[in-house]
Amino acid sequence: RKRTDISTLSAQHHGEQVFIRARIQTSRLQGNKMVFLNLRQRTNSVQALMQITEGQISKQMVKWAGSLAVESIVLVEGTVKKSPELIKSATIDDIEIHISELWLLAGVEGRLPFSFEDASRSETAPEVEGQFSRVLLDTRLNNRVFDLRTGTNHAIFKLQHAIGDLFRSYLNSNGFIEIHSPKLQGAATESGASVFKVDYFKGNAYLAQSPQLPKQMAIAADFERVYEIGPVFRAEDSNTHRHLTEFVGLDLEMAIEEHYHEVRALLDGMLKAIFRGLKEQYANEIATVGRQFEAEEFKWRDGPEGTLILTFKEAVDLLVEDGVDRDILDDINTENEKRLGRIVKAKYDTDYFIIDKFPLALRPFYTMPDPEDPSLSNSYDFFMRGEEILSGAQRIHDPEFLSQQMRAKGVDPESMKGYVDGFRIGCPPHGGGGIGLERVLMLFLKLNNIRRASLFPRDPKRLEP
Ligand code: ATP
Ligand code: AMO
Repeated sequence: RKRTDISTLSAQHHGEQVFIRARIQTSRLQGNKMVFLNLRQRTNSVQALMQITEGQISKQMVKWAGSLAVESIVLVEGTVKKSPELIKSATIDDIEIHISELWLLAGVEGRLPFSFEDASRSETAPEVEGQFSRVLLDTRLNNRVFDLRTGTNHAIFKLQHAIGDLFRSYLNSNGFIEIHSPKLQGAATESGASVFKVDYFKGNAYLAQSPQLPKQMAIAADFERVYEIGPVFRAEDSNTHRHLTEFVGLDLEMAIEEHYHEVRALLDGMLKAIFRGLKEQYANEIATVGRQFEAEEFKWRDGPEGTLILTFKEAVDLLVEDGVDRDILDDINTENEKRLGRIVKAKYDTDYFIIDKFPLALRPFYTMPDPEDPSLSNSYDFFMRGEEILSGAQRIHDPEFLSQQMRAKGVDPESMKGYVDGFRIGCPPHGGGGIGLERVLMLFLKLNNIRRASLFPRDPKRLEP
């Protein structure tokens, strides 16, 4: 028999027989004669009732139905009825299901850690003593499977899917191919610090802290334009709202014709296509999340004036103008990044901007210096609501210069021989960038904690569930 999708039901189906598989969201027994069950399929729910009926439904059956735990999965056969005044709480408002048969498909053992209703409440609504309590993030994460059932979480992960999908389709239509680089590495990469070491037969291996080296090698292999969506591991003891020890990297690398601005412009076009795609195709999901996490709508400049691009120096000047001591602005720390985000929002009315031309000293060894001022570099970070979501640069493609820069940063070129040798057989000028998927999702929706944007987040204190 075909199962009914309750979201398709309306008063027009009055009198029709339906066969529904759903969870019991709430249950209310009335005098052992009648039981009201709110039935939920994913994010939709409908009111159903079962009452004593001669020769069909006994008192025992009603009692049993009323004793089923909420969140149990049941199979229900029944008839659709219009319900003009009966219940106001029904979500598919104008109908209810009169149950003729009910089977338990999967029960719930023990007590639920919190109620579905509490898990779905607005994060900004004032808490009323004795009425409900807000479910703490840690409690949610300890019980993540149940927590993930809420409509908000379904919407968040649909949007996560959408970001990956929009990233992929934008790049596919711009001549990129998707690659899959190894996550097991023979040597610590990039900075040497912050990698996880794992046993590897009689020796050790390291979990990749980014696809940086293989994506560059794909360019040395003449792939021209590549991207990857894959896990990135960081062994940093950063217990913050925006650091995970494993996150999803959206990475790309491309050959440059004349100028690194080609890469910066492509990254910018791609991000704006993602923002536009989310806004235009996923308005319902954004609104659903907005009911739990109220946020000012995410704003970016999509018109002819283009994205706001500040040089590092201009960014520092804005902060100094705002009262920050110039002496501490050799680097812009997280706090000042956020402050800059607020300054930019007030002055330019955008939540999205780029900082270009970072001091070379702040960037990894593979970063190309600015030919006009070697204390600066052809590198950029992209920001959403004052927090970094993307980092990238033009890369050095000359093996001797690369080795020299490595030594200057304390990295032994011998330890990354395969990478350096990749440039000895000729590599075109190239550049790219890496984005943290969970950060984009968190900041677009203003979820305030990156763990909410990860299905089963991993941080220094959490490896389960
Ligand atoms: P991001 O800059 O967003 O962290 P990244 O990979 O460039 O990305 P780092 O440059 O290593 O990371 O860290 C930058 C910021 O993260 C620091 O300025 C600091 O504010 C914050 N941070 C890192 N580790 C910790 C920590 N253990 N506790 C608090 N904040 C931290
Ligand atoms: P970077 O280390 O800045 O650059 O990382 C790129 C982007 O990844 C995200 N990110 C994180 N997300 C969650 N948890 C973390 N601990 C974390 N660390 C970083 C951020 C950041 O902007 N190889 C370069 C990229 C390149 O040059 O192509 C790199 O990995 O959104």
